Amino acid sequence: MQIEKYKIDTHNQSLIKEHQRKYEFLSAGVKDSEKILQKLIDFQVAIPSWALGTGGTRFGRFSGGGEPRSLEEKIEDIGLLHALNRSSGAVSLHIPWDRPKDAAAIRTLAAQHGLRFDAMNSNTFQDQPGQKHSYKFGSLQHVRKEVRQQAIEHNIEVIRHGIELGSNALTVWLSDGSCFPGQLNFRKAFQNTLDGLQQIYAALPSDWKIFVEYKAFEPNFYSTTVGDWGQSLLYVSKLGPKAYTLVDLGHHLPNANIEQIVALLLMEGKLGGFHFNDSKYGDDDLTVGSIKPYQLFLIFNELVEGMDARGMDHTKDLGWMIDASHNVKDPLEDLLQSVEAIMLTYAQALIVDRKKLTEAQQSNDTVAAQEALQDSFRTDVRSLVAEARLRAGGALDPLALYRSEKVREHLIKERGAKTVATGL
Ligand SMILES: [Mn+2]
Repeated sequence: MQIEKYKIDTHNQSLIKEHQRKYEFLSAGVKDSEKILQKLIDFQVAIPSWALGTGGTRFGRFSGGGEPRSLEEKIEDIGLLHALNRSSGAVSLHIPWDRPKDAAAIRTLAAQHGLRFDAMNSNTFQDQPGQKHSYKFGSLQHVRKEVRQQAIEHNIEVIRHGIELGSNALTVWLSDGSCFPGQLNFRKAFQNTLDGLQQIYAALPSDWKIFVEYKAFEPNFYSTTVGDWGQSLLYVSKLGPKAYTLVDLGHHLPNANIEQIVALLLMEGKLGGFHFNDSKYGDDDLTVGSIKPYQLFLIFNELVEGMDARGMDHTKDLGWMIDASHNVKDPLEDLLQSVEAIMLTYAQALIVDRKKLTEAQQSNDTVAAQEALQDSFRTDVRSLVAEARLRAGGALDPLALYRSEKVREHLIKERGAKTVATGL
């Protein structure tokens, strides 16, 4: 399904007066609003192909109907999101869930929707039908060489698919670890994993990056072989200049200071990418900004400050992706909410008065420092983000238009009520 441009225009026309009133009020108080608007227009967040269906838990999955049945339909869904918000112009694919049969055709289809291919994701956390060796006791860390070899070859296959699609990064998340004390020799598991990553690294094209994602626990509950940012940084430092750490917001122990982690990884030039989601307890994979919006703001504040300090391009130098999934909302509505939360928070970080903040820090004025941050966080920037969307050709209120166009009903009619997208 597609939403024609005239429908977006008609929708915008009905909201424009109210929007202009709010935007004029806000922009009068924002310094460099035109520059900020351009940054918001340029900023794109990749949509993972597995978030287009209803997410499941280990207890069950409640499909909402009309889920994409193929990679082509997944791309159509992302194209629809991008048409509405103009900020979802990239796709992150997962192999084997989305193995393209005809890469050239998939690439053309994506281009028709204005989408490019962001980081590719490999999967050695599940056994696939017909797979020779099991990953029950890990993949790259495995005590047996043939299992490690199979995992290495899978990652190289993912790189090959990525090359055909025009991607330029591979994200490796390993579920490797152990469930009980004594199960694993930590040092040997690390060495095996490093050796495997080195072989994958050697297969990267010259303009590619590899992101090593860490996660504190689950599915292993005693140790994880890439368990935190320190371990990831160890691997990527040993691998070389094309290797970076990837931060997934849900992959930390409770109350970890993620903004500090981000600041230091950026300082070392080793932050590569980001997976957005939100959580209350663990890796809950909830909608971005739904639980801890202030933490997200503090993280974005460090990202903007750190990228600017290193002269980095906000749009290209880090990989931005949503990695969320849950079992109660319409997945497309959820993704619209997540992208909106990211854009709002990015905008709030862009309007931080850096001069004021630095002066407060340099004079140990804790109160003024807090005020400088919270002044931005408490600014309602919704009309600023809406103005960027309007100028980029999107809808002033993407969610409202999605609902008034009855997109889900159309998708159910087209695809059926019982379709289930590939994924977890
Ligand atoms: Mn992730």
